[in-house]
Amino acid sequence: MSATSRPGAQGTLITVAPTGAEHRKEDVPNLPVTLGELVKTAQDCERVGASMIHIHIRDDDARPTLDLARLRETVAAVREHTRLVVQLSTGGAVTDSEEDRLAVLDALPDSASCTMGTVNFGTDVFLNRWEFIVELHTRMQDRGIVPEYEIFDLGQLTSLHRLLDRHGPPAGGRVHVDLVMGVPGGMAGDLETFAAALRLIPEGATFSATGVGRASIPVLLASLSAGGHVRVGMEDTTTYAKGERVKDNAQLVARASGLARIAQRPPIGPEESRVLLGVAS
Ligand code: KMH
Ligand code: ZN
Repeated sequence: MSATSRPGAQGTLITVAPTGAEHRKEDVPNLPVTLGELVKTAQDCERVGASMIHIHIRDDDARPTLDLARLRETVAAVREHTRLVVQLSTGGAVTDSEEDRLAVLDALPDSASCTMGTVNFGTDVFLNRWEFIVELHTRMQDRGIVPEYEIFDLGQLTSLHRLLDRHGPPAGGRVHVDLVMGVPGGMAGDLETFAAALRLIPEGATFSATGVGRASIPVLLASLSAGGHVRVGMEDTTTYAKGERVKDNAQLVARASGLARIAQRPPIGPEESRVLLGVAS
């Protein structure tokens, strides 16, 4: 199947990843970290074309947390105030335990990330053992949570084939991949690597891509032209242009929406995204 004939290639699913676990509020004062800031961000981003939100939450001191009560409250609040597909991160921060990362699924989001392998992450290690990946995948099958398989390096796509062969299709029956490119320690955010990744994405799967930092624009354009979807947000980039800080997440979503329209692949809404991902309405 050619990339442009992949399901959903007509319109673009834009995911916003507004917060992440890495940036410190002291360094990035406009990072949304409270529930109020997150809900407002979600509404602003939905208005300009986002249809899914990838969520990491923070505690009262703006530090990353996987506190289950907070996660549940967050899922409920974003559902109440937007139509966005709600995706929780099971990646958390590099310091989070496997147990806490698995427990994220108890908050019953529409979707959750599932990283397909271990990767160096700057000076840290983002650990994703095979048994842990299988546990995430099967718990999501049991609970009807649709995974987004996050790919930080090419070999992780090989692992995805193995996972699907051995443990069956995900909840919802559709396979959706997100290429996270340009992490120091992961795959590069360039066209050659993007092309290599495309060849390894499972037949019939949909994919999105995000470039970290300066890989942001090249990866966004590559994905649009390859029939893919896009993820943008302050989790991945806090610089809008050389010497210019990102104003807010909606600024990044608005730019992605504009480029998607130019590419004749306008943003799709949350309902269409649910169908594309296999998320129940
Ligand atoms: N914060 C990174 C260690 C995910 O959300 O699933 C992992 C991450 C991936 O952001
Ligand atoms: Zn994340």
